[in-house]
Amino acid sequence: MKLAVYPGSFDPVTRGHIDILEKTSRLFDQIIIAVVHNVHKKALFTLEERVEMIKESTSHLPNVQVEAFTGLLVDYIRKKNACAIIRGLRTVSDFEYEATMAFMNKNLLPDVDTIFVMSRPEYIFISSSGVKEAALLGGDVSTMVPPAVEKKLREKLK
Ligand code: COD
Repeated sequence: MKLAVYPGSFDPVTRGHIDILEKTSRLFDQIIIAVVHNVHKKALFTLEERVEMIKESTSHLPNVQVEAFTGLLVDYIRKKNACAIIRGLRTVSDFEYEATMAFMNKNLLPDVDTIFVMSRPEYIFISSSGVKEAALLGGDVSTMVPPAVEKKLREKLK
């Protein structure tokens, strides 16, 4: 069985992330979307809240599972016996960060490769941090995030 892991902070999950999942769920037998605490980013939502929003937003994808984990990504990949790491790419600036991370993970776990999937052009500008800032200042983010996330953002930022 071909199992891939799509790791990220997903604080919160956006339509850009869901698009990557929809594409890759057709390529792999199973995908685990792994919600991780990124030590470089201050989170708005708890890991549990993020997992819940992703579950609601991916209920149309039967081969996608959602889990939270802490620790080193390659240890989690090894434990799950996954064959690939999925990451999304928007612009060239994403590539620099993503390539460094992919080489680091490859060095730590040589058997596993990172698969990059391009964002749809209409989602290239969407980022979790942009969504949070726009929502915080009263902007309409309904075209950028799934309905479950829009609702939760409204509650959180009230
Ligand atoms: N369209 C398409 N793809 C998108 C979009 C969009 N609009 N927005 C974001 N993406 C992609 C990103 O490029 C990324 O591939 C993925 O979606 C998730 O993005 P984020 O921002 O939620 O996730 P990150 O970058 O914060 O995740 C970093 C990790 C948490 C995976 C990393 O820090 C990690 O692996 N941490 C665990 C500890 C570890 O092993 N560290 C060593 C790693 S080298």
